[in-house]
Amino acid sequence: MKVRLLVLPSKEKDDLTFTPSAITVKPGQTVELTLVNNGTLPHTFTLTDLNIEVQMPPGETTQFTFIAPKSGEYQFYSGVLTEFDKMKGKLIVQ
Ligand SMILES: [Cu+2]
Repeated sequence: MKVRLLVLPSKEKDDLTFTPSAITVKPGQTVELTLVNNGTLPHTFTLTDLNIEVQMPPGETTQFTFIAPKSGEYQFYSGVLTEFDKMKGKLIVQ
């Protein structure tokens, strides 16, 4: 399964979000994630439950693959601390 996750350009930091903010996959599924950072600030895709932390440099597209875990909801976020509260989303495995 291929998923594209965007960080949209923004003039104000507060507007930064992951789009979409929820990804739904099946347990054990191979998920190919494309991370597109269209903004001007660095971000990360961090999913601590799965030991994932991928850097998202500004203006760059990054791809990585992981295997979906067992059913549940797992939070991901950007580990750039000033935006921690805003940039987050959910991996839903069902
Ligand atoms: Cu961020």
